[in-house]
Amino acid sequence: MGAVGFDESEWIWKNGEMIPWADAQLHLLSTAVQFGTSVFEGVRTYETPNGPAIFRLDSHIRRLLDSAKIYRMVPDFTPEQLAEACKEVVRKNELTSCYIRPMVLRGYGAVGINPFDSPIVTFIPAWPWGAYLGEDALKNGVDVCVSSWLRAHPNTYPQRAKAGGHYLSAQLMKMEALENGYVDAIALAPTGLVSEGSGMNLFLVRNGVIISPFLDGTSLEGITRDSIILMANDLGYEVREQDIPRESLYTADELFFTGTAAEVTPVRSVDRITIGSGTAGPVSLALQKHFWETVRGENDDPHGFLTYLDG
Ligand code: PPE
Repeated sequence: MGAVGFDESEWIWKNGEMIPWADAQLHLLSTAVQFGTSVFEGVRTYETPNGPAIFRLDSHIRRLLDSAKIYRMVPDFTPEQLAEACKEVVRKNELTSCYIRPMVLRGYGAVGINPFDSPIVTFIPAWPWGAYLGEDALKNGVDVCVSSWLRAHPNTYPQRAKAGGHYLSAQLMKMEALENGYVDAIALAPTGLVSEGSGMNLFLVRNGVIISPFLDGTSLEGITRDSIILMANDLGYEVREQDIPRESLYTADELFFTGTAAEVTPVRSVDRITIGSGTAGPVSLALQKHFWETVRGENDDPHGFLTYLDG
């Protein structure tokens, strides 16, 4: 296809069949295009000594189906079929480490706001995707701001659903951050307390304790966040969930983002205020290391996070 800023693959899974990448098209008047009615996942596959493995595949499929249920969409596929389809799309494209983006959306049928007459279409593309904010970000941390845009109030856009339309707000945050010379943004909830990043969850470290904001209905219930909490417990850290006022960001010893795309990305400044020593902190790096070892199948995977492609 045309010049795009990422590596296209050859095949996309659509409603049970493999179709060429270029054929994965929607009509302009599809409900998803007009109104953002799509639910999606981001899932990573990593290379391991036993071949490629998908990280927390079942948790992602569960969240995809939960998102669909919230938006009253019923896909034609079982969780097992969707999980198998994710494996199949990686195999068919002969990918090893890659990003999988399952999407369930409302296609072409209804033209107005009532979406019920638009068919449910399921697509699963996968492509190679390296470090989300760059390799340097993973090593040395990123400079971010607190966004002037707030996350949505609970019971507006339901944040337990990972839906396309919700990301209008994330795009406002990201564009504002980039225009102002930052790499990304941290958003506050309507209460004024810290919520999460534009497309990732957030942790802070203070006096050796790892702290994340409560899941207060303004942030996504991140699967990487959950994984990092489990890994931190395994490593013997104390982990707490609590209310985090903005100023606690500035006074933290360390901050880091988590997400499928962002993995574990340290934050070295917020609003040009240096966090800790101004580079990736030791706790962030210890967790990042444990995360890499786990996803790459280099430790014994006590939580069963990996689904091997050949097996
Ligand atoms: N919050 C938001 C708003 C979010 O979009 C993500 C994932 C997370 C938290 C972390 O969730 P999890 O991946 O389950 O740990 N964002 C996806 C899309 C990013 C993108 O720019 O595209 C992702 O990381 O795949």
